[in-house]
Amino acid sequence: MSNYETKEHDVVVIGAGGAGLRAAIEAASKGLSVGLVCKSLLGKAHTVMAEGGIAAAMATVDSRDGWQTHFRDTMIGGKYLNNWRMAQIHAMEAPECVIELERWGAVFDRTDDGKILQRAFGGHTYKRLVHVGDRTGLELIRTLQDKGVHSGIDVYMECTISRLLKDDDDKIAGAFGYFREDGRYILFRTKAIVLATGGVGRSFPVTSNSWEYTADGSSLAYASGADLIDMEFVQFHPTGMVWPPGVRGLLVTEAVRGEGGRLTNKNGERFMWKYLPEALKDDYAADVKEADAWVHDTLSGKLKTDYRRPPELSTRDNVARAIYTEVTQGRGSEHDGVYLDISYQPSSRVKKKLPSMYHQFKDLADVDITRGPMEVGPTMHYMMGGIRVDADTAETKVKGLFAAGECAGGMHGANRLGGNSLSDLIVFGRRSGRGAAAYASNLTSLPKISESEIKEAIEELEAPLTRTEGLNPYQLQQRMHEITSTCFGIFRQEADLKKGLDLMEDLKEQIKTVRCSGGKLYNPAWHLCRDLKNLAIAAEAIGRSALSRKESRGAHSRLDFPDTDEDQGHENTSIKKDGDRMQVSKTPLPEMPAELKDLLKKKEATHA
Ligand code: FUM
Repeated sequence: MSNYETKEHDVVVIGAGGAGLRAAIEAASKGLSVGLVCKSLLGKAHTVMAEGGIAAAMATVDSRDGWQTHFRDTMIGGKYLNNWRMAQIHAMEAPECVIELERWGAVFDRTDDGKILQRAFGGHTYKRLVHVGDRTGLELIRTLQDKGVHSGIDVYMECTISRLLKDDDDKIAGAFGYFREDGRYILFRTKAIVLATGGVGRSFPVTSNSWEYTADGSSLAYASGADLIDMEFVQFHPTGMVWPPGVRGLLVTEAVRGEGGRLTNKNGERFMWKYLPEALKDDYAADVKEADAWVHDTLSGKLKTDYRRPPELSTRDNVARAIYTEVTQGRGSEHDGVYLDISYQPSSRVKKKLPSMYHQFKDLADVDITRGPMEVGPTMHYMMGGIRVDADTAETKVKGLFAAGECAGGMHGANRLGGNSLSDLIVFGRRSGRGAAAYASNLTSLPKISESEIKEAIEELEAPLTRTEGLNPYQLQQRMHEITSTCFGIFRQEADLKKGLDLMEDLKEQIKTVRCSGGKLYNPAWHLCRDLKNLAIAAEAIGRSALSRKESRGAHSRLDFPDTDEDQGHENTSIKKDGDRMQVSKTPLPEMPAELKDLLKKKEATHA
């Protein structure tokens, strides 16, 4: 008798955040049998960390908005490296996906006349973020979870997938994994897999990501032969908590700035004005008087505004660099952050608009944000790079393998705008579910899986428990964190990147012999042994991609190449597995149709 159980589904979705849930709902709606695998409990996902809103050009607050402006903002934010077709689909379909959520029970904040309320966020021309206070991701997950459990989906909770399996024709045939509580094994036989595993946050020491985000999707796809793209683009959200140490990195939503929060250094200087990119200066208020007028307009509930945005609403890459620079040049706050203040606003408004932030700071840091400033600093929040997918169907290069949400690349280019993650995952979650369902419906039977591959998967998982020599996984994780934070961080340069990659080579060898004590029952060290392999793939891909991009663009800042190079703006960095080696190459961006180019030109003209 085999020592694993077997489940069969037409489509298996790995990851149960917003993208995974939305994909599973879509595939189930086509009458297929769908299995949804979550590493954690259903409903616990990084999706909830997108607190401030869903970006969708609904034009409920500002009638000037439309998909074209959203597309343009997204491309400008992504420094034109985005897959144009993904950005177009995203901008066009986000509003209908929001309405769909509302039909399924999502409750959004409203304007006085009952329309969906939208708020300002960095890099968005108009007030565009559909929200529920600062708990938007939670509402999105709650709604999809509710819809999902009524869609006949089979949910496998606290289950980690360690390997994807293919048949002799090299197409997806299944996935192998284990239940975290007791290590019992499970084989999924399936026709199609959607990866929706989120990001790679845990490869960095300071991150808004919780323990689940260990690069599973990108690493599983890479190991199966799919390409990764743009892995140099790591988003450091400008505002994470910095104090006390136990909560360092926890997200402080951009909604604080969207509602008028001001950033200052220890000298009380509103430093963001110094850091606005020359070409985009016209988008922002020129001085305190104009910025205050914008805030006054927001506070008074007068929802349309012709005022330009305050400088704090610059894009995340820029604000993160600015804060980092202030701190490293000695103008930071007590605990190596800067100050973010919204306490000048009426306390009742702060508590209404930002209830989670109020409680988060009160409970975790003993700070009352209605009475004084928060201390904040950059935290690794999001991976723009990821698995290369077809824009329309979300299929990867591997037959039967689909990907959506943060683990997929292309949509956000060199930098993601806040709020575009929630819209990304509902738009492309839906598309990937549709794509996987169409593919699975064309197969008449489940592809075959070889027993020897399963045996190999089990041996690999159990090896750390049986070794008598080797390093502890926590030591190895700490080494990786030292490498990523010192060599692959916000600012990069050749010497550091090369050093980091050399150290990664040693680390990869050490990971091959990682060992832990105890058994499979409730053993987090054992889980980490497996996670390290995936994290190392992500860290190496980040380092190699960053070394290959010899320019600064979006979230990728090279001290030795501080300028943006027009020529490198026409190519994605691609990573693929070549035996034991990671191969890096450059692939040209798909050609953008003339009508979309025209949309971008209009914006450029305003900045000429
Ligand atoms: O700041 C935030 O609320 C995060 C939003 C996002 O990552 O999209």
